[in-house]
Amino acid sequence: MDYTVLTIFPELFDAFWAHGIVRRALTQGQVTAGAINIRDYAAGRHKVTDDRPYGGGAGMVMKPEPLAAAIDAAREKSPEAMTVMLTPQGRKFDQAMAGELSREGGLILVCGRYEGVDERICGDQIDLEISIGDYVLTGGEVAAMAVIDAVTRLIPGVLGNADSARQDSFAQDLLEHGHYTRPPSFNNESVPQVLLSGNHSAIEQWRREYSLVKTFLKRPDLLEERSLDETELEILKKWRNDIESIIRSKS
Ligand code: 4FV
Repeated sequence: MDYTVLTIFPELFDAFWAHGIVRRALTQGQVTAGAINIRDYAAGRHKVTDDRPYGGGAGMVMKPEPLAAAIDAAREKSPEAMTVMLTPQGRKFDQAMAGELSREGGLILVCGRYEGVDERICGDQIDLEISIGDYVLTGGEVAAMAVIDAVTRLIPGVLGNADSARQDSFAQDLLEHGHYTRPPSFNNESVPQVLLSGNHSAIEQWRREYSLVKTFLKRPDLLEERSLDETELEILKKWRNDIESIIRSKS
């Protein structure tokens, strides 16, 4: 996977490339990455990349020419890459999309600044518009980092144990079960006994139950969109029965 980010602040990515899973993927060679400074493609002595909006209004707009030239240069460097614009008007980024993008050969990530980029850029030069959420950032860089981070950990071999990606939150469109580590007691709260039992099928069952019930309690919307297999239906039925017996005993 090759990442090329187009930005007027390439230095923002220096620390990002140099830490954690992204750094490991770079050093292990599963990923190559670089930033292109859009300002290097701006004309004139002042290398201006923004201008006032036609029709008036607050703020500035990113000029089309430097951005178009930077995109052409990036595409020359990575012809097979998919060109992505980070924008609030894009398709909502989620784990499924991260999985799809992790199978691409390369991504060119276009980071806008100011009020946005000239609309004429969004035509044939952009393959996909992505939004990381319904709020307005001051720049696309943070969104690009979120996409690169979520995609990189799904690239085969990047995460030490392939399992961990499979057990992800949202990998089964469920929230992840609770995680516990030493010490065995913290704030007078002990670790669930089953996790100390060494009984792996019981641990697996506990984790599935925890994940399902946590999703029901915190993100019921995820259950609405998702089918439930036999085991999961049994888990919810057991919970329903337990709740009904409490209600019966209390009423
Ligand atoms: C954004 C988002 C986002 C809009 C104007 C950058 C800003 C500025 N990108 N998901 N939400 N971008 O707010 O991806 O150019």
